[in-house]
This record gives sequence, structure tokens and C-alpha cells, in this order.
Amino acid sequence: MASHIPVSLIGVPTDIGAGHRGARLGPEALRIAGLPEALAARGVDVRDLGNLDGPRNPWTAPVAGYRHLDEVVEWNRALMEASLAELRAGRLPIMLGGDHCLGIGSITAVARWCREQGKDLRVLWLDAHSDFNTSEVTPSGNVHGMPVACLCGLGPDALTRLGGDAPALLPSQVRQIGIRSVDPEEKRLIKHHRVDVYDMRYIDEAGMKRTMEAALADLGPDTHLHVSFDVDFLDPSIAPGVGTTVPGGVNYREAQLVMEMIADSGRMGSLDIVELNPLLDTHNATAELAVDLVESLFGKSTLMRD
Ligand code: B3U
Ligand code: MN
Ligand code: MN
Repeated sequence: MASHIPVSLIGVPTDIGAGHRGARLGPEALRIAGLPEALAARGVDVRDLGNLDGPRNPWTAPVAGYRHLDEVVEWNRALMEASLAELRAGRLPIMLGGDHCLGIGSITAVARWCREQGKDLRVLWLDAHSDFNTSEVTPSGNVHGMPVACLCGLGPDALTRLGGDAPALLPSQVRQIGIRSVDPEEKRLIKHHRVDVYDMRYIDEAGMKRTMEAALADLGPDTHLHVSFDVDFLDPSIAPGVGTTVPGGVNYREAQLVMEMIADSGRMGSLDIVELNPLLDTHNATAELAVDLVESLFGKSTLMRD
């Protein structure tokens, strides 16, 4: 069995950045689906740190292009501190979301740690959406549609400077896979900043194997790979438990291959699992699928490694 660095589970029970409530229940659904036990069965030393605390969701309208900005900042500050502590302790943090605004705190922590360690950071963003909106162009004001832009320095100071003066990421460090819903002005920003997007058309034409080979090209021995897994990356027919389903997503076999190829890279050092909304799920099936995929991320395969 492959050996792994120890893992810490950090529950982030919030839907503060989302357009539907319910993602706050995601951490429990992932636990009930057996995530800690599945990792332990892979030989992983896993510690569940429980859930972070943060402000409740006031469920109010956007102000100046942001919904719940103060609360989003507070959750992300808490997450950044918690995740950075695990990274510094030599552990691989897995964020149990929670909506995708938590990618800001999670990846800011990873960027800080990589800077401390002199490591290169690469972010794989598995999602139906590019999450590259700003307050000027967002159609909703929901911050879960903005984390990649914030991480690249486009956003309010309170979020773009969470980890210090420099933005956490350059757009060239990001690879987005599974994209099929981008707002018109967001598309302009994505092109302007040259984010590397492997959309569903690319995947249909090239196949998932070649897509992942391209997305994982040039990983060095000092590369830290952060995987930000938005469950709406998956096709809604297999993953109904998300707030913003988009048809035409990644199917079961493609998703398994993505996870297996990430595992084979041997470079994953942190992971977000986000946007799972148990209120919209059927009998926790989406959570169970997420656990199944995480097992592949940690090296489970039919013949090669067991
Ligand atoms: N792009 C839209 C929808 C969206 C983005 N991310 C999610 N939904 N989950 C927006 O509101 O920014
Ligand atoms: Mn997302
Ligand atoms: Mn999404």
C-alpha cells in the first residue's frame, strides 16, 4: 500500500458565499458517508479536527456587489489559520466544505506555506464554474463565484490580502478542469488573465487522459499540488447534491481517472471538497461518491496498488 503523509480533516460548515443554504451541512454528510474510515482503510493516519466556528449566515442581499462580505472574511481568516497550522505540522489538510468561498482561506494558507518552504504551488480547480467573478461583474454577489479572482488579487483587500501584501496566486499557477458555465464578463477576465481552462469541449475533443496530462505537465519535485474539488464538477446525473448543477459534466469514469492521475503524480499536498449540499442530495449519494473519489485520490485502484 502506498504511504501517505498524515491527513487532518477540517470541517468548514458554511454556506455564507452561496446562493442556496445547505452546504453548511456538507462536513457531517462527508463524515457520515465514511470519509475518515475510508482514508484510514487506505493506511492514512487521519485526524478529524472537527468543525471550525464562524458567523451564521444572515441571508441578506448583496451590498456593493458582495453578499455577506464581513462574514466571508471571518470564516476565511479562521480557515487560513487552521490550515496553515496543519501544513506547518507536516500534515495534509482536507477542507470539508462548505461553499467554495472557502477556497480563498484554504489556498492563501497553502500559498503562504509554499513561500515559507520555497515550494512551487500549482492549483487544480475541478469545477463547472470558473469562479473568477468580481464585485463589478458578478451576476449574484455570491462570493463562491469569486475565489479564483480574489486569490489572483482581484477583489476586496480584506480577501486579497488575507495572507499578506502579495496576491496568493498568479493566474499561471491555476489549471481549471470541467468548466461549462462562465458569465460573459467573467469570460473576458479569464481570457485577459490567461487562466488555463480545460473546458468540457476540450475534454470531449482530447479525452480526459490527455486533458490531465496537459494539466499536470511540468510538475517538479518541489511542486505542491492543491486540489480544489467543487462537487458540481461532476455531472448532475451522478451528483445531484449541489446548489448550482450544470448539465454536461464529468462522468463517473472520467472523474475516477482524474483522481487516479492526480494520485499517480504523487504531488497532492492539500484538498478542498466543496459545495456538497445534503438538502439537495438523494440519500447522501453525492457524499458517498465524493468519498469514493477521494479514495482514488489516495491511491485506490483495481489492480496496480492494492
Ligand atoms: N457564476 C455564477 C454562478 C456560480 C459560480 N459558482 C457557483 N455558481 N457555484 C455566480 O454567481 O458567480
Ligand atoms: Mn466553485
Ligand atoms: Mn461550481
